[in-house]
Amino acid sequence: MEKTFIILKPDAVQRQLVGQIISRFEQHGLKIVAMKFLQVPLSLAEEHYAVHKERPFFKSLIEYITASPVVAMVLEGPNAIQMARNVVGATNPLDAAPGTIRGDFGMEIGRNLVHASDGPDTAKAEIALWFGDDIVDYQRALEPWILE
Ligand code: IDP
Ligand code: MG
Repeated sequence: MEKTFIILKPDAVQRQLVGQIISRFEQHGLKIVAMKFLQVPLSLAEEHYAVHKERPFFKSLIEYITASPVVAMVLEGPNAIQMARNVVGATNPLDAAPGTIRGDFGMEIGRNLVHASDGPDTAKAEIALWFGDDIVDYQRALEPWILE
C-alpha cells in the first residue's frame, strides 16, 4: 500500500473548501491515515519547497503557503500518489481538467488550492518532514467494497 502527502493550502481554508476537497479524496477511496491543521512555520515552508528555491516564484510561493493555516494529511491506497495527483489535476488550474480539484475550484497557478506529492521519494520525504512517525494504523469496515 502506498502513502502520499497532501496539503489543503491557505486558499482552500480561507474559501471554506476544506470539507469539499477532503470529500473528493474520500469518495475516491483514498484512506486518511494522518491529518492536522496548522499555521506553517517559515522554516517548514522553505524546507518543503526547497526544490523550487531558485525559481522566480519561490518568494510568492512561500508567502502563499504561510499566509494562513493549512490542512496537512497523509492518504493511503494502491497507487495513492498517482491517484491523488489525478484527483488534484494539473498544476495550473487553466490546464486542469474539469472534475479535478484545481479544474473545478481554481483560477490561477499561484492559487491552486492543493499540494500532492509527485513521486515515491518526495512522498516519503514529505511525510517524514510533516508527520514523522505519526501515522495512524486502523481498519476501515468498508475496505472490501473499495479494494478487491
Ligand atoms: P505541483 O504542486 O503541481 O506539484 P510544482 O511544479 O511542484 O507543482 O510547483 C509547486 C507549487 O508552486 C505549485 O503548486 C504552485 O502553487 C506554485 N507554482 C508553480 N509554478 C508556478 C508559477 O509559474 N507561478 C506561480 N506559482 C507557481
Ligand atoms: Mg510538486
